[in-house]
Amino acid sequence: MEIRSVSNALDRHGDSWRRWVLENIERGCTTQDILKSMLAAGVWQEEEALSALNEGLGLLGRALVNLAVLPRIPGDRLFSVGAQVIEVLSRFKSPHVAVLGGVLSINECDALLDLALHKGLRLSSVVDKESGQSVSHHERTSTGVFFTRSETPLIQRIEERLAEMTCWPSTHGEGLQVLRYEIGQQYKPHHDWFDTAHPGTVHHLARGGQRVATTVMVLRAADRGGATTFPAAGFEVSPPPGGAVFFRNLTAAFLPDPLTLHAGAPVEQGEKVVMTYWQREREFA
Ligand SMILES: O=C(O)CCC(=O)C(=O)O
Repeated sequence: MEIRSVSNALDRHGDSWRRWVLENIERGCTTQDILKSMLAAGVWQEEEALSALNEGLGLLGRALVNLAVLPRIPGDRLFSVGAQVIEVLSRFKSPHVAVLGGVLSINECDALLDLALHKGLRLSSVVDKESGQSVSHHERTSTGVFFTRSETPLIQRIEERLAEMTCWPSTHGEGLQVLRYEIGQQYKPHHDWFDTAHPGTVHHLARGGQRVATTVMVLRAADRGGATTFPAAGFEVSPPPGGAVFFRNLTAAFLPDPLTLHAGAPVEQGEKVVMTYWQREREFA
């Protein structure tokens, strides 16, 4: 069926793309798969691909979608999630990073830290490349604790806020993890994505797929040191308490992004407490 009407985004990259989008909607491909292919082609910007897809869906009388192709932070400098006003303090394009203020209130930071201390902090672990098991390692000297999803009403509220903030369902999030670094403690450079070359990642990928994004929220900032550094990209960030650094672990072509190599630099004075939120490609059950 040939459908013609005045449209903007759908015609942005020529007739063949227009036909391709409409044909794939008609064939019943998922909107997520269509968007992925458009972005992987390297021609489309994310916002225009989403608009083009919605124009196509509208022309074919299908329901419009408001999805992100990967987790993302809305475009405005200030945006609200419920009563929480979040400020985008800075953004980097590659790797895809946003530094945020006001993700958590100071009362929430205190309550989360109390919950974590009450549950008990243990030496942090890393994923062993061969076995996929969690093991302690000299590269990660912090202590920490995992919450289960929706463990308390506060945790559930924060997970829902993070889901809305990143346009990604809360069902795709791992349990929140609180990490505490005392003087000299650190997390050496690492990636959060699972490396498919390592046998130990198979069972991680089977449960929810790749880790597509990370948000590290600051509950307590160190007096000196303790930045979250991105050594391959050459910058570091130190969001204020209640703030966060969000980054996508995959490139726009859906490949693990080597520039997301990141670290928790050693704390030199005071202590740092963060809470990490990892988001998966699919539902994490
Ligand atoms: O502590 C930090 O700044 C970074 C934490 C981190 O790298 C992680 O949780 O994956």
